[in-house]
Amino acid sequence: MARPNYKELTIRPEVERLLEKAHDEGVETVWDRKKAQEPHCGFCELGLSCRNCVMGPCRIDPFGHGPQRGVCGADADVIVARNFGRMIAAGAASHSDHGRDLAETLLAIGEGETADYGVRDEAKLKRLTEEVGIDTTSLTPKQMAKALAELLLDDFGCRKGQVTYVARAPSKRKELWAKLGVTPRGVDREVVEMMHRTHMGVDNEAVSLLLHAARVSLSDGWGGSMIATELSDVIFGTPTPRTSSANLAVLKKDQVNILVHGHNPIVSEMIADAVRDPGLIAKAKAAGASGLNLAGLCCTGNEILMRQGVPMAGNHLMTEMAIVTGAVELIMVDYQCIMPSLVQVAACYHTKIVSTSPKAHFAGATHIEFNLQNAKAKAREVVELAIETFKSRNPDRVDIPGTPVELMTGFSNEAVLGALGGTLAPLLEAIKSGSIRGAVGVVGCGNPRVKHDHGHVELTKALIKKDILVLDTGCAAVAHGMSGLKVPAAAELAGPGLKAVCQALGIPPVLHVGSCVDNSRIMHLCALLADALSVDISALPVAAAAMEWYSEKAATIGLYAVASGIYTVLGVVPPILGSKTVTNLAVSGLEDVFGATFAVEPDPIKAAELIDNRIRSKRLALGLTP
Ligand code: SF4
Ligand code: MSK
Repeated sequence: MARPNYKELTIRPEVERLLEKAHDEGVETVWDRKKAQEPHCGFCELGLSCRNCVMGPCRIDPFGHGPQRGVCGADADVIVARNFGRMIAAGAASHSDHGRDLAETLLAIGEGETADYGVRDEAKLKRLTEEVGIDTTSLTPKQMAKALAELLLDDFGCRKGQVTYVARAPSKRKELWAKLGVTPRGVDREVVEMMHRTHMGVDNEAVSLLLHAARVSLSDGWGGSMIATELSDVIFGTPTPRTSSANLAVLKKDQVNILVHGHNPIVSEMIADAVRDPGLIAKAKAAGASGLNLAGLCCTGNEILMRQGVPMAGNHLMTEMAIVTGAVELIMVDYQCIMPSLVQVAACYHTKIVSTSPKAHFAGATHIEFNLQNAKAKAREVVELAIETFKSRNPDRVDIPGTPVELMTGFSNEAVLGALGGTLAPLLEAIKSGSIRGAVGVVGCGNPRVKHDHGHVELTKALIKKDILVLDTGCAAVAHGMSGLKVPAAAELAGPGLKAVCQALGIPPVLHVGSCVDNSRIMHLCALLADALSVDISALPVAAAAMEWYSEKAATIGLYAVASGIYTVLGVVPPILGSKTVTNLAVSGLEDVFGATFAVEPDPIKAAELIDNRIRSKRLALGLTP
């Protein structure tokens, strides 16, 4: 069979080459399966199908020729809003359950119930404990860990009235949330309430459903995700700037290659320790390899890249490609964004897929369950399995295309402040003078509906050229890294103002702030900037963009950004077009509610223009040059 034109699928020659290899070796990929699904169901794409009860399933005819109500009487507005609400709830639940795992880890540290985890950043632990009003004078680090973990675990319930870090939002934003009745009370409460409201016969009004969706998303952005970020820093260390590399070529032909994939550093940090063990390195050598090589994929890769400088092999759409190189002994996964297909692709090679979370099993994978008491021992077991697997690698099937691309990472808010001399003043000055006209979070996934990495990279190049600083997370950050945008030399691609700032500070124009939960760092930074200027977040010259998003989590991030006052451009249309009410609210009505809206624009150059116009208007409103 003739090979498809892979150039249309990805901007990366290495991925093209591996797609050819997969084709020749009869391996099915995400792009093949996407094609097999076409045409996608039009009702579902518009959000017009409902499976919420078994009087249905029902669907609404978008052309008005067929049914306009489901069996229960729900119309297009209700069905679309309910579906969107459940999407937001699933995204918030995913990030926040991840955050809960970190809080439980910190509690176990505080209660002396784990010897495998500890506190790497005691100063941040103290700062966070004091921030929530606990007197630390007579507390040991363990006591602080217990007190902070217990307080933050209460954010998941509903006993406190609002999640802790809502306190970080500027006062105008908090007043607005209170007035609208969307101040998030507790993560679990908001998610459960959304599931309740969207049951047949509960909330049957689109605006009411969408307002609650905003509340759910805020419980993630200022709750679950923020907890995940802050506690990961406490337990594993707050990221500081460092260099590393990205691309599939970080895999090594002569070494045992282990990849970590998923989101939670609780697992990936353990393996990062284990691969440094001299005994295990000796075992790898005895098996015929020259050493142990660890690299990351997706967000758990971002976590250990930010903190440990572990190289990044690729993003979401490259996870199958990593296996197709024939050089990966083992992929250890935790949860989220792990395509179940990895097991089938791995079965075509010698690669082992090892699942580790009691919450995430994969049929056909090897399950080695990690917990807070056995993590170090299990990490060693995983490395030993990888070494054993190396013996069955077929060198004739190994092809690692491309070369590693250098990048700079580790730009936590603490690191940014540190680089600025401990105060936001230089950044504010740069914004006021127009050297940096604004800042944009370019975030989110890869989606086979979009040419791989094209949206992220072209948008970001266009933005930095306009003197707009880019902060990135998730798979977008990996894309930028692989395209060479995350090194100080990339300042050459920026406009003159941004270029001068980057050169003075020795930083890239595209700053890596972490994984998907670390979008909360951007929220916090926006709150600090707004406070410094005595304005609301919606007055800042900032925006967000997710050009290639696919996941429910990304939808939730987009909504909490908008509900926090940040204009957000989506490159992929969410499934809401079946309702005029919901669509109009999303792309214009929310401006009057939250001071920000969504825009949908698949073309990255046009998206950059939309963002540029927004930043221009916000600058003018602040009395600054456009
Ligand atoms: Fe149909 Fe209403 Fe049931 Fe949805 S909730 S499946 S629209 S009857
Ligand atoms: S991993 S949520 S594909 S960014 Fe966070 Fe990447 Fe999107 Fe998953």
